[in-house]
Amino acid sequence: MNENEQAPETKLTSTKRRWAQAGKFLTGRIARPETDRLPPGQRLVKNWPVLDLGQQPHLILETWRLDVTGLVENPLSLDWNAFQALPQSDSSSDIHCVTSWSRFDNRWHGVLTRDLLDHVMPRSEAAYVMLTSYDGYSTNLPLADFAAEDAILATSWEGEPITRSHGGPMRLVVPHLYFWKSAKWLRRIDLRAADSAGFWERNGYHMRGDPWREERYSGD
Ligand SMILES: Nc1nc2c(c(=O)[nH]1)N[C@H]1C(S)=C(S)[C@@H](COP(=O)(O)O)O[C@H]1N2
Ligand SMILES: [Mo]
Repeated sequence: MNENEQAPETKLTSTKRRWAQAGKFLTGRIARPETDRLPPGQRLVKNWPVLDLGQQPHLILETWRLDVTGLVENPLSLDWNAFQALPQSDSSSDIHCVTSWSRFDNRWHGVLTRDLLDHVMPRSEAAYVMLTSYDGYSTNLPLADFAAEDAILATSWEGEPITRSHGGPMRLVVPHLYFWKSAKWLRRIDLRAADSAGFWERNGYHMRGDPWREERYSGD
């Protein structure tokens, strides 16, 4: 086909085009000056604390799965090999926990949420994501935040596989929101039209959780 000819528009190409256009609005964060790197009310730590509900699942790669469901053109149920076959990327980012510690410069490796979304192709009605984990944890966030350019389904940290206590073999990292949105031991990503509260959000935490706006609790 020469460049003046147009391929006929199929359902697939129109969906891909619409998603690519929607991507223009998913611009991630506004670039911040270095002086604004530590959000208000946070203090820096050098170690990496472990926080969870106290049930750290023992997952084995042979039976591990990740499902992507809801308002998507191509629902997926990936086993470990299929997940590893997705494009792999590196991303460096800071952690901000609502309990007021932050940790700078964490080097992650895994699958960018954008690359996963390119595969499943969200429908136009999809606006929120509900994450569910192997320990029964859940958390919700806007699709635009989930699709931020530095959000990653991480399998390694500082060149080593993510330990079980930090959510291995795979955890989400959404650096521009408080860390409770970054589900460890992630099992399911469900795209929805409406927002509903996950575990901590039902227990008083903020529906969005932007550290620079100190969106810690639902009244903030
Ligand atoms: N599956 C799961 N993910 C979770 C949690 C949890 O209890 N279960 N806790 C959240 C909270 S409150 C925080 S602060 C971070 C802590 O991650 P870390 O233990 O790797 O520091 O994980 C988040 N993701
Ligand atoms: Mo947390």
